[in-house]
Amino acid sequence: MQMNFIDNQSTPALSRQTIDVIDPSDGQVFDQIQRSQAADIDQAVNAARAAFHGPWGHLSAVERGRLLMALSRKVTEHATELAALEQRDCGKPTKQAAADAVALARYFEFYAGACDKLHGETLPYQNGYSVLTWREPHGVTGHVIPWNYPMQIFGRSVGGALAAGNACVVKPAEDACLSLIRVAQLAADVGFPPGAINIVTGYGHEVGDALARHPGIDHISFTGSPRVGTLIQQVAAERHCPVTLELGGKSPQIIFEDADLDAAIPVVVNAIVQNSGQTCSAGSRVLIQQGIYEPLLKRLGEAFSRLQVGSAAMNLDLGPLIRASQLERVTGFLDQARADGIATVAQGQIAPGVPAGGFYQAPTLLRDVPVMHRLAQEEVFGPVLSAMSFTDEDHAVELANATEFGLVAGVWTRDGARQFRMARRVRSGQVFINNYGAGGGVELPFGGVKSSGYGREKGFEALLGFTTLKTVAIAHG
Ligand code: TXE
Repeated sequence: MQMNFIDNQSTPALSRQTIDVIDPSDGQVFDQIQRSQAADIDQAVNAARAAFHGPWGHLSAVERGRLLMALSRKVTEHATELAALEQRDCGKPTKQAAADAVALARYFEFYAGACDKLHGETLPYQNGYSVLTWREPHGVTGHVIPWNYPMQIFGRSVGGALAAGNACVVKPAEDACLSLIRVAQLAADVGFPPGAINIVTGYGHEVGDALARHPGIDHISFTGSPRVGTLIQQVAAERHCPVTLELGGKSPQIIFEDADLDAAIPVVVNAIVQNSGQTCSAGSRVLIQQGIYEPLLKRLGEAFSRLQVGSAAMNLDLGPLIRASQLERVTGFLDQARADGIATVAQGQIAPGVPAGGFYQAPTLLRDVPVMHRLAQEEVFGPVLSAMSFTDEDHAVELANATEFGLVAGVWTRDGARQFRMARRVRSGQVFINNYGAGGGVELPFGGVKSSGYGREKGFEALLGFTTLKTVAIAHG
């Protein structure tokens, strides 16, 4: 049974209640986590506050950086163990879980190096004054983490918060806690003081809500659904607590007739099947210029037909979806597509021998999806790619921007001037030209516009969000 990790101690929920942990590959229960409540959050916030005003808060930036670097090395040493935990918990193919552990170590490495680079400015002002700014931590930061990339999202969110000097209270998703509890234990092993990193597990509407409401939380970082993002924002607004929200997307891959299709096709396919499409930045719409629409759809369809879905341990192209309700959500979208006469170009295969009871969905390529259809507007969060055609650049921009989201966009063209025009005109937090994701670089600020949220995680920019700026004016005559 898994415990909360509060004040560097494995701690049961005060209610002594638990939640079953289910393996998405076979639907079987294999562990339990704590079903925490507001009282457990209270305990964690008190521990974090004491750390912030005590041993953690007293460390210099250099010392914080050394601890984060030690944690990065420790994660690397334990990468196989961490990947195995997350693989079983989330149904990730071995290669994906392994990549996520590597990314976690890299986040800590990046933020280790960033700690002592964070500084304020001196400002020109009236004679007789010296004015300067300090970047100070918020204090105790709350982190509500989803289940699709627990280690990666912990790394980008908690890594940045710690680097800036905050103490953290983390609420992982109820479906995906195991790797994060272990990371917090490893942090204690390398010398993070008690209370610097606290993990409290449980349901979102219980313990997540309690975290968002807690007056001792000075900043909330949330990645998840727009619905819950709205709730957290409302709750936080009541006490004017700043929030960073990352709420997913409906990201377009825009492919012009002059694109290098050999380069684009594997990337476009991977961008929607990676992690079984359960990726906030999934490229879930492909916009294709009309002259290459049919031949490119044919080639994409061939690539989809070759894709294999299997259990996490089978390590195929896709694993299962996280849970039964997520599978129902995805099949619901596909049923609606069928009812509305949207044609399927191709589907991948569920491999023979997958365990019974797992949450498997074949990747699916749909064509001629109307721009205002649910399939082109809402986040499916499964391996479903919606194709549509465009005539020219203006039309491509119109379609790309015609959703409430704006997280990521991919543009494929050899025309250099068009690359810049498109990068300017597409409304999203990131634009990738002739690639998608740039290898997931931790250095690259990440976040959305419109309903995809606001604030930035990843990169140096994230550090600014985890601080508050103090202006100091000294009158010296
Ligand atoms: O998300 P939730 P769900 C999208 C994706 C997916 C849909 C639903 O489209 O199909 O959301 O997924 C916690 N107060 N994304 O239902 O509920 C919850 O415990 C505080 C996109 O799983 O938003 C978990 O830790 N917290 C996405 C986290 O919020 C609450 C990643 C996310 O869960 C809460 C995940 C509450 N009232 C889903 N209710 C992305 N942007 O990457 C729940 N939570």
